[in-house]
Amino acid sequence: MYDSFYNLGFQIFENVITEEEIKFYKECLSKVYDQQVDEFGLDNLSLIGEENMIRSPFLYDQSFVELFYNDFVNNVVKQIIGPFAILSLQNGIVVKDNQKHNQSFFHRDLIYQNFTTSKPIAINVYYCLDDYGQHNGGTVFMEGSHKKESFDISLKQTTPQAKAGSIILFDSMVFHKAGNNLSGQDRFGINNMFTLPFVKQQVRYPSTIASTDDPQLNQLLGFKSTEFFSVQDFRNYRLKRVLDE
Ligand SMILES: O=C(O)CCC(=O)C(=O)O
Repeated sequence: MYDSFYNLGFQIFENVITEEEIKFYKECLSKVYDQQVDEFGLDNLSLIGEENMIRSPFLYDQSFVELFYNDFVNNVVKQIIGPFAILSLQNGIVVKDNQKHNQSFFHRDLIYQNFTTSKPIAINVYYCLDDYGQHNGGTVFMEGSHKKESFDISLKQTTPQAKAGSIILFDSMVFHKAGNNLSGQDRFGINNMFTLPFVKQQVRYPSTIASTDDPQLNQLLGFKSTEFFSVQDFRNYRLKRVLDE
């Protein structure tokens, strides 16, 4: 089922969200971006290479939770990463027509890490809100690069065709970048990354938001995998587990 994901490092799943949802999420993304620009200032965002990047939109608009917590995604994450996976990040990416994006260089999403693992420790569930291809700077992947310790320029570079509403599932260790958009229109995507719980989150969600009344969602947000505050805290946790059995 995940052959291409395991072999090449990426795989397309079509028709995951509908045209209406695409329109809805594009509008929401633009609103959250405006809010983030107001918060931080466009000049400052530009100074740190954060223009046209919407960080953790679900913290601003709860409708984005649905994109990383639904039956399809929960299944993929459980099957590949396992039941203890956490959300590492959610980012909206707008690649403007004829402009470079700060993601337009080959990178791994476990950034600057040069090693391989026998099983994936991090995956990305990337929603295409437009048709993706070479014409509009669709994501470029280096095939099989998740199996190489470090960057290998000899690997084949591919821009998969993905219809709007598709998900690109990829191994976070595969080298990838946003391509060049020469289509005359802006291109929108939303990247959700999941990891085993020993990998740090981009934003420490348990310190940012209150826990919910859904234990599975809390676990995904990292509420069950933060460090202990003290030896006492560690031991109390284990004691409670034994007493509750
Ligand atoms: O939007 C893209 O094509 C690439 C995004 C990306 O590289 C990332 O989110 O890590």
